[in-house]
Amino acid sequence: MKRIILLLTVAALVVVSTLFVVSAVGAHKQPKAHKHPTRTVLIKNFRFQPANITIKRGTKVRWINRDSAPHTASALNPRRFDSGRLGKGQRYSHTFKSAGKKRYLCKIHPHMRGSVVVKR
Ligand SMILES: [Cu+2]
Repeated sequence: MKRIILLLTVAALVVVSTLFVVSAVGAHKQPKAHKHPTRTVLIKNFRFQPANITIKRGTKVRWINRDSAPHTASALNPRRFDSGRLGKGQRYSHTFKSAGKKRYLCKIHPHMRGSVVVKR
């Protein structure tokens, strides 16, 4: 009887430790699931920072307005993307699905310019 209890205890320990290892490995692998991480462009001091970025197709770009003044991130080709007016602290994201160089500006301050180069 003691032997059975011992065997059951060992079996239980094996199961628990296996589950622990599997969950630890799973948790470790999760960040890699994001093949194309989000890229952030800050809008700060009336500039896009960084103004020019290169990304892979399928990457999401997120603009965050860190100024008190409102800004936009608007593609020169208006069909591509347009954040609309972003107030202080507001953000906008767009996922780029086609390759090429996309230039954009702030419609409120048209001297503010940036570009996103999308690679295949
Ligand atoms: Cu602006």
